[in-house]
Amino acid sequence: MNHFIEEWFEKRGLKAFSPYASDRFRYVFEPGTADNIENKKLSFTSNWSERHVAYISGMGTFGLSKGLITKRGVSGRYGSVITNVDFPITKRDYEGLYDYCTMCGKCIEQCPANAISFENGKDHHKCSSYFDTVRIKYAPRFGCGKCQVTTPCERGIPTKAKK
Ligand code: B12
Ligand code: SF4
Ligand code: SF4
Repeated sequence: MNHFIEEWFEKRGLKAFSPYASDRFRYVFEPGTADNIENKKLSFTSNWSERHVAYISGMGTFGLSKGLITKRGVSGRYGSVITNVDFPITKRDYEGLYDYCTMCGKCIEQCPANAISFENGKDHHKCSSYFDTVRIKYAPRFGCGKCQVTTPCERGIPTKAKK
């Protein structure tokens, strides 16, 4: 999808580049497991966060589960393309990092790995370790996302009443 959008702009004589879909993208899960990252202490991070870009661009805010909640909800994926097009400036509808999250705790209840808590947010190690068990069962596919479905934030910005 990112490459499709890059090409769409390029065909119109505009510049476009998607860092996540490029060979310059780097990510690491457990510390020391990525050959192409020099700092072996880094864990569960990358050099291009789609969620940060979406937050900065006004699409939505983070939730307790650390998913980004937009007007279409938390159960979505993001991609970003940098371009030299002059878009009109739009105002962000929020000020705080967690403005769209009601802190209802439904994602805590639904997480099979006990990776989410009010005290510590989301534990990437616990989440990823659970993925490893799923990976064995459903190889080569893996994933979970129970923190993003049947929650009040699944398909929209939750309201207190939906708790
Ligand atoms: C590594 C990774 C993982 C790791 C976890 C590491 C992590 N940091 O999240 C593992 C393998 C466990 C994982 C799991 C999942 N992931 Co993942 N993952 C990524 C990946 C490739 C990189 C994340 C990254 O850059 N982290 C670096 C940190 C710095 O950025 P961040 O995590 O985006 O932001 C956090 C911190 O900055 C923190 N924070 C702390 N202090 C502060 C202060 C400020 C000012 C700010 C702004 C933020 C902040 O809050 C943020 C939320 O954790 C991204 C794709 C991408 N390139 O962005 C997808 C991505 C985050 N994953 C995604 C998804 C869908 C999932 C899963 C649901 C997959 C599944 N179906 O099972 C699960 C559950 C994730 C969950 N509960 O958040 C989506 C998220 C969509 C959404 N609605 O938010 C992404 C964006 C992929 C995509 N293209 O859409 N993932
Ligand atoms: S389920 Fe509730 S606490 Fe968890 S991210 Fe969604 S709104 Fe926030
Ligand atoms: S993806 Fe699954 S294991 Fe990871 S935080 Fe969400 S519910 Fe928990």
